[in-house]
Amino acid sequence: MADKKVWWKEAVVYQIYPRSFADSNGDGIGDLNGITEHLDYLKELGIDVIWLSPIYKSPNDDNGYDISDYRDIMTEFGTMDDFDRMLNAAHEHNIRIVMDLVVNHTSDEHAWFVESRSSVDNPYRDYYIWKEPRDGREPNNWQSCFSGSAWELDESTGMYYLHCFSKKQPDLNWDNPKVREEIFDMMTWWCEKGIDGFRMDVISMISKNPDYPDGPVRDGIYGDLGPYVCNGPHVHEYLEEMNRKVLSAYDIMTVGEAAGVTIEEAKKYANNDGTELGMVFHFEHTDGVVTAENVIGKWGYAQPKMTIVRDILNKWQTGLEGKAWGSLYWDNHDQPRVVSRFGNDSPKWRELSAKMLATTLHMMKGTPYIYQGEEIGMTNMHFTSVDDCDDIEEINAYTQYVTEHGVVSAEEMLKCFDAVARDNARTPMQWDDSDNAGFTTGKPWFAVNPNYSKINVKAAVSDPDSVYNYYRKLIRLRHENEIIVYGSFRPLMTDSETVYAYERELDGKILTVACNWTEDEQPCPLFDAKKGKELISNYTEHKQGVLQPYEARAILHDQNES
Ligand code: TEU
Ligand code: CA
Repeated sequence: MADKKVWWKEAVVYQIYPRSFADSNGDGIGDLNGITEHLDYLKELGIDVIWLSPIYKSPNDDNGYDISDYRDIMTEFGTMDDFDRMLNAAHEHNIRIVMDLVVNHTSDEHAWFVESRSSVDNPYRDYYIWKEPRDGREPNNWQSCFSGSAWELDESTGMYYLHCFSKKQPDLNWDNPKVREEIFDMMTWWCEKGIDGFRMDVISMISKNPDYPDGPVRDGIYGDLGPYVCNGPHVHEYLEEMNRKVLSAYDIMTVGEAAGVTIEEAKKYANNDGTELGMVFHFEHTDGVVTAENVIGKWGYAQPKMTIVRDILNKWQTGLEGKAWGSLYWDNHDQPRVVSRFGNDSPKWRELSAKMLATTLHMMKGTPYIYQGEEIGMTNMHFTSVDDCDDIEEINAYTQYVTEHGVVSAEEMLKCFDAVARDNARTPMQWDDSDNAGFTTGKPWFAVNPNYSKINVKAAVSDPDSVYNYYRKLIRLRHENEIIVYGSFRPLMTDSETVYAYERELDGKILTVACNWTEDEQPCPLFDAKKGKELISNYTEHKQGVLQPYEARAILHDQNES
């Protein structure tokens, strides 16, 4: 079945983590005016949509993913006027703005929770998930995604509330129709303002298994909540309701962040009939790949094999074909930098491998997402102590595994942080080689990666061979070639341990893509007898029968012309 054509399938999205993007007033914290000031840069890069990580009022226990007021702006980021100016300016640049929607939970400082915890008969009590103690303890053994129990005792009423993330992020009770109405009203309010879509935070977790059973114990301390909170019994019903009551009235883009999603589930969330969401993010090639040789939980540092990443992505490409639309990403604010994780960030190979990884992803089917700094090949950070870290996930994991239970050594944990910590993505954007990488004239809220003197926007923009100019070309190619957006996908060379290859097909055209994921020359017969036009490559000279270290090529062949 041919895909229905819509703008968000043809778009390239750029994710901004406002805190670390650009500081306009010298307080060391990125802000909305900083974004407005850099719209020309994004226009030049060629992206169509900005996904803005949360900018709402928040006490910042989890950097904005803990919202205390959905209709106000975080003080450090600016005012609602600043927001309106940014939105207008973006629209003048033909750039759409997609908001992060964090509605699985609120901040414990949200007015609803303040009311809810005040007494058992408060009208807001059922806005959240409250349970009686079991044998004088937590209602079950679930571990929060940020370590520790997922339950917090509230002394005043002697009951526990559920928090899948930090204890300052109580889970909303979506089974309460009043909660759904409040959220739908708030979403409508933003749509009426003229925003262009929502990225929905852990939206797969809004419907919990009503039995709240203990989870399987993996690391000897707590049980896994995943099976009982992801893709729960009413999640599709609630999203259909949201679609009916809000989304369907607007021409907006939606993407659900779907922890624990399978292909079968994704076909429902992002079904082609459009009854729920436009597309989802899955985690199989990111959080999923470290589990093989990990140290504990998500924490590990072995570089995942190309074959594992490839088999997962190919499975998703072919699995969704004709059924649901997919998303494409390497990086976001929860992931390490892709050039460090799957590529090679040594000075010799950084640019070649970053371009190779970009080619691998951007020639696939789905809507691509670029995370700030990825387009200049920003790399992971190096952490020498847990005191260097900001992220609550890291700090809590360190406390649980190193300090309290002693099951991982400090050295080992820091090695894991260097490899996969979320803080790797959260160092300030590297704009130029001046102090603090041009991010701020003040003291940056978080350390700048010392490699900014070499890796920065200013240098990248002026170098025609830079990673940045390569991304520009990939984006342009997608806009100019329908086959990259809508062509069907077929894996190639699936026996290769080193070359990731596939082809796309549309209306008699074939696009052949091959990427060498290693620093050695590797056999690749695909291009030897091939006619057609090279769309892009990170090498200017090619060799017969092989791909050179980290070489990537994409050749378009029009069978109607030969
Ligand atoms: O992330 C959801 C999520 O599942 C993350 O915990 C992710 O798996 C983890 O970061 C990687 O181990 C979303 C947001 O993207 C994240 O920033 C928030 O902290 C989280 O939800 C809670 O809102
Ligand atoms: Ca600021």
